[in-house]
Amino acid sequence: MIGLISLGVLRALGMCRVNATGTAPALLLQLQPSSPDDAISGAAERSLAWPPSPADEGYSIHLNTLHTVISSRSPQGVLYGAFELLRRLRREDPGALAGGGEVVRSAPSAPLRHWDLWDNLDGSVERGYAGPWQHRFDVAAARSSVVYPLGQQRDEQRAHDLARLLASVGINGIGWSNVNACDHGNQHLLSSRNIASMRALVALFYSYGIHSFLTPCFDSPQIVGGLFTSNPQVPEVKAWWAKKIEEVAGAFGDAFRGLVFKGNTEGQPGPGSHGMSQLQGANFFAELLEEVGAICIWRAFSHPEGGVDQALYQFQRFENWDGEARWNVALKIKNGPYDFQVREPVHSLFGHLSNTSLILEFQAAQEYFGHAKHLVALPSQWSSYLGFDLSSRFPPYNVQTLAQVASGGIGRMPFSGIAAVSNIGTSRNWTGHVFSAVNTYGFGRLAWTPTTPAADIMREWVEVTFPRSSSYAVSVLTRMLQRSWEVYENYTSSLGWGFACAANHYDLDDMDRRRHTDHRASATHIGYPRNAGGGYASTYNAKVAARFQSIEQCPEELLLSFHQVPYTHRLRTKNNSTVLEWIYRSHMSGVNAAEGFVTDWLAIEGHVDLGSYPGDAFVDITTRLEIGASDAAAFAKSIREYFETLTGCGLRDGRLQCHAQ
Ligand code: BDP
Repeated sequence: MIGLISLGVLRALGMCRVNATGTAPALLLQLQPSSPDDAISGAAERSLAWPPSPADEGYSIHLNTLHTVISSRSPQGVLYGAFELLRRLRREDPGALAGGGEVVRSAPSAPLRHWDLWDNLDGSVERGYAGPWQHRFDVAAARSSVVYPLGQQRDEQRAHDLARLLASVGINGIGWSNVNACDHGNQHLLSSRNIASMRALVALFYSYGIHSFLTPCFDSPQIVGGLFTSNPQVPEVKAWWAKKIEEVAGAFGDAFRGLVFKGNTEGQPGPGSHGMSQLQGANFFAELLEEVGAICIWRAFSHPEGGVDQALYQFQRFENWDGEARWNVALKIKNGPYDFQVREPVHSLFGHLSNTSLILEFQAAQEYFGHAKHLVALPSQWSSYLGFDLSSRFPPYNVQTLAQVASGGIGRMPFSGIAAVSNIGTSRNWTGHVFSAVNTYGFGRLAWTPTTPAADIMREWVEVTFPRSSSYAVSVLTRMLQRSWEVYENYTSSLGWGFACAANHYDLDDMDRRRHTDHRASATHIGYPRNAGGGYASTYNAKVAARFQSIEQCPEELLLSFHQVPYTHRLRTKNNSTVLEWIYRSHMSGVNAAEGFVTDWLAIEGHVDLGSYPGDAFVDITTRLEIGASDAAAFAKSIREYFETLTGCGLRDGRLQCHAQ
């Protein structure tokens, strides 16, 4: 079974023959040196290239009468090619076995393709929805990590499968624990005991081409080292970090590639706790990490003190990093400035910083997307962001898409990339909702080739996951996935107002609290005015800023992210509905569509092959779709009642009717 060949095996073989079954010709795996020097020294076979080299990680598959040949300049490239072949065989793609010549040649765009566990050392998972069920699928957070607690009996096969699963879609980096690094036991991550316990795991993932990153607590010098302070300006603290980094690099070897920090937000300590800026903090660690060839990843996500626009705050916090951050710093920025909402503008920092490595952060975990109860296939959302033109400030470049920035951008920054917050847990099917696996798979495929149409990726996932289903079932399923993002948007928060959910990030029951900060709704108006000079819209490059600032040109899906408008404002792309009519209508249509998912799914029973999922998966999926539909109705009802009370107007028989306030 080719899929079980790890890099270690490939490295040992260098070139190997594996008998394939049936009429397929023998499989030849071939490592090509990337340069004559490599050929002489054998360097290409020793450790993985760092910074990652997209060109070397690519592969080609050739067919001739005797062999199927997978070639790459790197061992992980051969592995990626082997997985591509498996995908083609699984889809029964005739091109996979027939004919001759080159079948495929492919290389990733982004240097780093990261999978970020938000797992806690106590065994729980931050925003994890794929663990054992309790009441109506609420995950017993305490038991959903595949990796933690360390030192306890771990399911080794499961860890192995996770590494293979990630490598199969081209992931080449992993963050091992939650960004809230000083809570849930994570503050002890850097103890010598924990480092030693992780060693085998790190080596296993490295054998699948996956580099390791740790997210330590900023206060580790005190918590782990017993020092009296964690102030980086104190020489003992600096010496402690230097020694600890050496210890980690000694234990993990080349697999250790960096540290990740979330500083001074949501209760986490950081450089600001000691009078240092975020930039000074990042450079402090980068200098120490340079000693072992590793990098410092700094997260941009942060909240301001009350009353300040979070979008503008984040931009201003990091806008000066170009030329100031050390070469081995990468700034990790969420796709938008709010927090993984159903629709956000692409973060303006991506268009602004051209000389800093930038890592784009998506979230596969469905924190704001109905957890693992609702059907929401995110490749459509991600692909719309990746294709977004941030425009360039640097002639002769005019266009610069987010995908290009994540692939290194104009400055060809070596540590740029794309990351996703994991949606994986201990549930038998990995992701809780079987359909949520399209987000794991789709992320990897998009991170590899960000220009692939989302619809193609989702169809491919359906075909590899439900292999012998009828073409009718494949079409129905693909269409359900394709529509699901917009459907979810319709029954939660349309027109870009965002945050239509309660503190549990699920129910929609505290719109009133949200109103003052996020959607700024009154009896007559709604929307967050970010369009004025000096507002967040002006932080984009000129062409984009002009678009967002203009009420006529602003994409209507994002209208309320930038403009405050009267409810009577007419929407040109929504059948000329007024804003208030659209809010009511979109919520109704979202509910109808969610109910339609149940009907569509039941209609293909008998036509769909559940592949490697157990037989009860059909019922499980049905139950989740039903919960999705009934909760969609509850969400829509609460939104309707909220706006009816606020505006005094409701939709009756398709027409807006208002009573005097
Ligand atoms: C917020 C999540 C929180 C994360 C935070 C982050 O609710 O759990 O810690 O993002 O990304 O959305 O740091």
